[in-house]
Amino acid sequence: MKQFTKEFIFGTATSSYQIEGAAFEGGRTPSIWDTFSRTPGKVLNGDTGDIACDHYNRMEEDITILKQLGVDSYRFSIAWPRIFPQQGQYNEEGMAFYKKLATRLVEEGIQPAVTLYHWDLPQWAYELGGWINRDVVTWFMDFASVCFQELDEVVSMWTTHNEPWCASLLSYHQGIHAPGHTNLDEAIRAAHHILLSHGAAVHFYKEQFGGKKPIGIVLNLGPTYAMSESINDQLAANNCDGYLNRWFLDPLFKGEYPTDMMNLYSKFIHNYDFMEDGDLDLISIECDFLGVNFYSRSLVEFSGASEMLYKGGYSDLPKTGMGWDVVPETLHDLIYRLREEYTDLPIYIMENGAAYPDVLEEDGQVHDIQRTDYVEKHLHVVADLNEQGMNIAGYYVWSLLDNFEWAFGYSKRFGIVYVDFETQKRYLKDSAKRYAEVIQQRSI
Ligand code: IFM
Repeated sequence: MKQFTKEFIFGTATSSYQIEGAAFEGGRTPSIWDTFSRTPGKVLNGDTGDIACDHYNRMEEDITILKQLGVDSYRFSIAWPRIFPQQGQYNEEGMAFYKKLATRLVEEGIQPAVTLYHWDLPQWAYELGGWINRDVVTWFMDFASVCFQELDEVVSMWTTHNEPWCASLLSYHQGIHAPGHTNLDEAIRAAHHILLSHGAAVHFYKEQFGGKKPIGIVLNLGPTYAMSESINDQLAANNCDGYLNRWFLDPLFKGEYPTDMMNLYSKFIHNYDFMEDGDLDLISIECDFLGVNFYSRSLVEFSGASEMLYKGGYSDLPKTGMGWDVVPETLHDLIYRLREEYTDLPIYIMENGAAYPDVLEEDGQVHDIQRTDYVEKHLHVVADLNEQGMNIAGYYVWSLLDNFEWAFGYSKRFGIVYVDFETQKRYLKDSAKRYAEVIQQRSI
């Protein structure tokens, strides 16, 4: 039996585009995901977030579920195009939705953990160059400052960005996420401007706004292992680590980009003059915590055919419905590495969970044994890490609800609560019931 302290935060997480729906309500204008999901071939089955879980209209019902689970905190993100439907045009109605949500959570004793950016860039900002245009930092600051102004009183913690790797490399280099570009030069510019906007927002919040609540950033991280001891496979693992992890960790915690990756990228990037003097000082500004989204690890081997000189290797370990290996013990390696090489700040696991093809039984039950096991195993590792003094301050299950899983549409169910997308009825899966029990007992 492992114990969690009474200060430890148990939560669940979601994001605006994935659950809200109401794409045309409350003065919202399209984001890049509205455009992308309408582009043939980009999202499975042509699914869109137009309705999603209709959370915008079912907020009360969803808060009731959170109450039932007994979570300490609920993590959600703010849709930028609800707040600024056009450049410079503030929309109070959009803000009212988040004010009500955060206020209601507080009334129910649930701490709102707010993410400013979880990938729904307004389409107007994209048309002005999006994350490739350095001016995006100013637009982001307009958005961030009004959120601080209007919500700080009720928000418990702020995160600037969720998974900048996805918003830059997956979106501008691999083309799998919106806006679907395939250009490394653009991706590295986008990543730089995302990190810069993070630094600018933290600086503003702390220096000019009083910085009363903890603020940080959330990275998707995973340890990287080579398929063999060969020099080539070791190089592959190093490159994968640079591409996924170090490209974000190094500037944030060391104030520099990794030189080996700059050299590797220079084949595709003409110059780095978009990185201006002072940028890295701002990017590496001290935060209050590090958010980590952990799902799996990377196992790679050398590939001369790939730009980054690596490709995924095969393992016969159990996999989630995303095809990701279930490897909870590797969270241990990741956290030890973060502690040794990067930071002493409190770490929050801001997302962890698994998609599986659930079955809704006639009696309304969903016996998601594999997800329950996945969450339990990861909670065990978190408890172990805390026994070893690793200061993991909280754990958020991804996700509260089945929702729009980006390029996979509604085909992948990550929720601990089942959503029937025809009726919008919610059903607590067994994993939700088990999670509620763990929270209640504060032990596993
Ligand atoms: O659904 C996503 C989420 O938006 C960001 N982190 C990973 C999740 C599962 O793929």
